[in-house]
Amino acid sequence: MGKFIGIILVFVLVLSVTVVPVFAESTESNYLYEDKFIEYYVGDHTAWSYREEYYHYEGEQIDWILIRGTLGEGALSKMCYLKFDDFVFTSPSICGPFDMKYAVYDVKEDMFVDLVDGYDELWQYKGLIDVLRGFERNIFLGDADLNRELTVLDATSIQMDLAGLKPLWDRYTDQRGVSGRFSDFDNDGVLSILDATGIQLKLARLD
Ligand SMILES: [Ca+2]
Ligand SMILES: [Ca+2]
Repeated sequence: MGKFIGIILVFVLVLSVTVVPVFAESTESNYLYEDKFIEYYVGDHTAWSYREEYYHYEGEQIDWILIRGTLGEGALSKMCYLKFDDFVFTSPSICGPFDMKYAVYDVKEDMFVDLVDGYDELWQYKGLIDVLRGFERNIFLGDADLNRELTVLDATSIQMDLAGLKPLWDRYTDQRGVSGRFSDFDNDGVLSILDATGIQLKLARLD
């Protein structure tokens, strides 16, 4: 019996020794277009990262992918902004190749479109703005206290600022040089009582 168990143990040991390295040696990428990123951007860089975040399909075919790619090691990063109609896309930048880490890979054209440099072309990628809007780090216009939630406190903060009681620290300049205030709920370029009432109306509708 002991000999039998011994044989089984040896068999299990041999199996584990022979099976494990197969996984360890597998270096195949889980991503569809990582080789393109390497070809176009990585070059001599020793440190880089690449991730495919969202696949958009046109029929059966993928027509664009939102990707996140970085180059360089230990690069300083700072929070960067990119303004859209009702939200500000917020992401740390790092030393390239993209301004805010993210880009669209256009499958048909075989090219990466930087969100900042290619800003005017982003609307041709159906659904992309909605995907970007869904990022948790974003700041929605009207979020005067920058807590990533639209509440009645945002309306109150705006009223306090307008009354000169408590100034808001909500100004930003985005990566394209567009300046604004996060509290500008109606996106008309100025902070006014309409921003506060707009927030209150929206909250009332949601109730
Ligand atoms: Ca808020
Ligand atoms: Ca306004």
